[in-house]
Amino acid sequence: MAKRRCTKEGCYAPDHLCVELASPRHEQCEFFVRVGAIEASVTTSKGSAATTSIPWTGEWLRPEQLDLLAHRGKPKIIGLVGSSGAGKTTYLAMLYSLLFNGKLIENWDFAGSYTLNGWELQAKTLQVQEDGTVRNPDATPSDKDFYSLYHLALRHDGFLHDILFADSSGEVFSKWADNVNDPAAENARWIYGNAHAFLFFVDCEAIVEQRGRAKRDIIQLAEQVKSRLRGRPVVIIWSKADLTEDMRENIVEVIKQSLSETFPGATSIEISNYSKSDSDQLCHVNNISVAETMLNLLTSPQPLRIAPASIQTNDFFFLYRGSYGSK
Ligand SMILES: Nc1nc2c(ncn2[C@@H]2O[C@H](COP(=O)(O)OP(=O)(O)OP(=O)(O)O)[C@@H](O)[C@H]2O)c(=O)[nH]1
Ligand SMILES: [Mg+2]
Repeated sequence: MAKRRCTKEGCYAPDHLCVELASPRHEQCEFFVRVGAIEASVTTSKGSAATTSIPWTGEWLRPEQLDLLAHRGKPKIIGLVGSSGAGKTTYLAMLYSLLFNGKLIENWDFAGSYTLNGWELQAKTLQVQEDGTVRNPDATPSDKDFYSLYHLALRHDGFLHDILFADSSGEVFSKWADNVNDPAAENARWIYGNAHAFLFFVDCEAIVEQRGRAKRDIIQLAEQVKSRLRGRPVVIIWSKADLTEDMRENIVEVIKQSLSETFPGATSIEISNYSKSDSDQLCHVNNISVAETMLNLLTSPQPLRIAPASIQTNDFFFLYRGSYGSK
């Protein structure tokens, strides 16, 4: 049988995204060619000895590759949650572009990354092409076992922190919001179960275009995120905020009210990737602000919520609670 693979060095399509196009559509890439029966027979004759030993590609990490970071402590995972097209991947591309162009996250210094290729690939999609257009990232693949964890090592207060941004397809998260046990939402379940905090995306464009439907989807997804949140921090991102003026006020009010009840005290930040000037608040300031707010939340001590156990005894020694017990 004819086998297909990519001839470009460093590209592992179809197992990973196509490096050339920064896209899952490797079929459209000139380097992805049909390799005939000759290669197939060579592979067969070599037998099982030809398995690769490369531990990672530098694009993005999968859960089973997190051992790479285990020697220096437990990494913190930030889950990006939002509907399809909400701007999750573009946020990551913009964050990296801003950091690469010298913007700083206050008190957090860049100290390396295991996924530089992945960051670069996404940032490349935001660069203006020769014809003046911007390509934007492709939709993140919706296969249930597609994972893309983007790594940043950051130095803060003298310590090295490994941070992973867990990106995934909004389509999968919508399936998960409908039914958390949906067999096609395996990666959404993994992110929800393992993330230490969440960036919750509210897509302004969807609110403009879909109105009531977008409102229902956002509220349903938020309810699902809340269901087993266990005190993990959430930052609400109003993405594509260049379109806020086109949103219906009454719908926005209902969404805001609902989110403030679902995630009490959560910070909301408006962002846009379409800058109007050189130091655009929504683009250049707020995209960094999202990362800064989240990182500070991740490292600030969480309040302990210990409920005193009820003790079934008449022994005064065990029943004594001091001033604490009388409150
Ligand atoms: N108006 C506006 N559109 C934006 C902005 N950022 C991204 N977009 C558009 O939104 C589209 C989708 O963005 P993505 O980042 O791919 O969305 P996503 O949430 O990763 O989508 P999935 O991978 O399908 O879950 C992009 O292709 C852009 O066309 C923005 O700031 N303003
Ligand atoms: Mg995406």
